[in-house]
Amino acid sequence: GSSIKMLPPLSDTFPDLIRSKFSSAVDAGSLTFTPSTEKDVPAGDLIFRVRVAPSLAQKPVPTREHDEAPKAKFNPFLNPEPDLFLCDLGDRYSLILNKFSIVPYHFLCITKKFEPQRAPLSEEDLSATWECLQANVKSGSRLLAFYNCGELSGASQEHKHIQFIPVPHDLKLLPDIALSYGIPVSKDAIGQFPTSHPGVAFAHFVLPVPKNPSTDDLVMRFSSLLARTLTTLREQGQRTISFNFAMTKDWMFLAPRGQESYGGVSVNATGMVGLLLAKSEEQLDFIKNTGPLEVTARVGLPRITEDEQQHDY
Ligand code: B4P
Repeated sequence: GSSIKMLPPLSDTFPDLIRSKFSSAVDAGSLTFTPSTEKDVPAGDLIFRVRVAPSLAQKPVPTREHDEAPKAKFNPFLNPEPDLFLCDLGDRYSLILNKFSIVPYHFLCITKKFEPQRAPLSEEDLSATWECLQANVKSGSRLLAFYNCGELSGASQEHKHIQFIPVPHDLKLLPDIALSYGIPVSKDAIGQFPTSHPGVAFAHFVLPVPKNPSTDDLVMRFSSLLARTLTTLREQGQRTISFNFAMTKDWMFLAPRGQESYGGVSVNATGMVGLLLAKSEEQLDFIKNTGPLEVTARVGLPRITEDEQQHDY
């Protein structure tokens, strides 16, 4: 049994709310929607959908710690703008629209009080993520949840936030294809070992999520993927704990990170599952010429062979 109380489900009117709030925030100038084009770049049996958003370069850059005059960095999630606020989720979270969207209805689940983005997802975070994933914000799409954890993960805000974007149903992401190769059976409570796509050079771990999971089901899966991620980081002598988390109703994915960017292309969790972002045509050309599997491999970590891994479990 689960020791933690399940969060109340999101209201049935959430999809209407997010659509109307999105339009009014754009109209009010509170939300910057950046137009983009898409380019599919095949890599083996995978397709990387690269979003090209040249005008993103104009986005205001948050003051970073290494800037010359160190002053308290503005935290946009402590008192979210009313135009971007959607609703509360339980006592601990709020849902808000992303202020700088390149896909409509991109929203974030933020903690009401400050919590560090360097921390892994807690039991309650996973439960909140699951509730958000149930929302049908765009017909023909499923939601992708992602969490960029640690300084090399692509995160730019230090206040805990889990992000959600609609992804077309017909687009198969890397974890979908990885699972199509089959899942090794285990004798533990999960019943399955994490799997990886055999053609991908960077370490990553995928587990399917059962239908109607309990919070324990989510926690066990996250813990299993995190254990392997931390082992990979440790064995490769990484000085920071940086990883990407991505999840749909079907699966959970974790990948350890060793670099924030390669060739000027910043990669976050969306990139690691097959949705790369190019901020210029040059970046798109770089991704095409280098190959998306090479770009992601350079920002991830090499995988450890199965035999080596088994020692730890
Ligand atoms: P982080 O975890 O810190 O980083 P990120 O998503 O990589 O966004 P970053 O800010 O580095 O943006 P980038 O130019 O790479 O997330 C911070 C989140 O908070 C972001 O979503 C940010 O926009 C949002 N935010 C900042 N200030 C805010 C405020 N005042 N109120 C509400 N939200 C605020 O990428 C630009 C955008 O494209 C990002 O939103 C990013 O998530 C998104 N994106 C990246 N790759 C994508 C892809 N393949 N498909 C669709 N969207 C993608």
